[in-house]
Amino acid sequence: MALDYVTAGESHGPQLTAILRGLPSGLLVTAEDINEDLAKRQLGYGRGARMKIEKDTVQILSGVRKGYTLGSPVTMAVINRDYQVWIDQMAPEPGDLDDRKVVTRPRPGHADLVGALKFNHRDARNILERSSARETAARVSVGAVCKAFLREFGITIYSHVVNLGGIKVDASGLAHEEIQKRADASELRVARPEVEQAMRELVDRAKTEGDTVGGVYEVVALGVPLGLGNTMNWDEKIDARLAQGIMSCQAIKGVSIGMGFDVADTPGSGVHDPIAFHKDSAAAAKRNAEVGRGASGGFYHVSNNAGGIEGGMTNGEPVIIRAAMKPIATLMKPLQSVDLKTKEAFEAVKERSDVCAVPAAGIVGEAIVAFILAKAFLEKFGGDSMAEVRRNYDSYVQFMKEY
Ligand code: EPS
Repeated sequence: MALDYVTAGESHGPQLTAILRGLPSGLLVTAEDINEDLAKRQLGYGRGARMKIEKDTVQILSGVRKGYTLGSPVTMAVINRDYQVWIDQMAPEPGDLDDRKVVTRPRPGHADLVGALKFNHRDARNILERSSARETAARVSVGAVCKAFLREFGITIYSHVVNLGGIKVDASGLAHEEIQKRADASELRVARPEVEQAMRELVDRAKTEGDTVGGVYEVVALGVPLGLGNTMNWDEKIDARLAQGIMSCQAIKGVSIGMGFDVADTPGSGVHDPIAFHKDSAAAAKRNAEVGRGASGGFYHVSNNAGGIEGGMTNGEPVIIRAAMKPIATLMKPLQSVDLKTKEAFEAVKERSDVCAVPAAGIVGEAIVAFILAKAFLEKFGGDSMAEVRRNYDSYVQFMKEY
């Protein structure tokens, strides 16, 4: 069974649910691990009031017994505390909608208008409840389990913000560990504290003006072995799959790998990463650990403009992905819209929302990357138990050493 997941749940419904299937048995999964990422997803400067209401924690409802996966589907639930306030509107029992609360003024940039017509709803709430970024709490739960799986094989993932509303952060020259440490210590998840004040001011100004702020986050996966993904078929290429995963996240408008769009401005000699080989395997192991390189049989690249991916396959270097998030579509100073019922021009609806959620989006990006890499890892080394996956992986690492 290929690793796969589905999420369900409305933003103001009783809970968000994720079912992750295809995990081998024998993987240690704890609620604490998942809760740590759920808590990180709630942080960031510029979040809305909802984050004060919720304290997202997971309930593991199937697939795990006494801490370890059984090989059966893993069900995870995150309760929406806010449901208690919305129960009249959101309860599943038959009943009439409250006309005063029906959403008829679609927000430009949100799914409201298209969804209402496509699904034949007169109340755009039937769309926005699911298109809301609240759904990402379920994805972060899935990602946390995938991270636990990847950690068993020395793969770790972190994210940091590299651009907030045009204020850029240059983290070059910093070691991965340092970037991660600084991002975790920063409300804006940036590796250069000196930009924080300007970013806060930007978010404050946007808030005062009823506006919102987007940005760019970077996700880095360390310790990824050479050979995940497949160059032979378009839909198995790992860069394509990562891009799809990231692009499926709410408000993401662009994805790039490694040097990304800068490749267009640079000659080939400045883009492609020269190949080298470590003859001393002990020194290689030490160096690889330092730079976050995964198993690659002693071969390595002297730079990493490719972001760890060549020919749709991981090449052993850190996998580096960036995602551009648009400013959230809910504006407190709304744009022009048209009422679904009267067809008159009106201002779009004002829903409670965030001014900026780029740091949180980075945590969601980590989850997506974790899932896509775990899936590709299991395609290559898959087994029914962790012991079997471990045997398959170890024999591949040994094969590369002897190559
Ligand atoms: C979010 C929950 C939502 C929003 C936000 C993210 O809660 P509510 O709509 O009740 O305030 O704060 O969602 C959006 C930005 C959006 O466009 O839907 C969350 O849990 O991350």
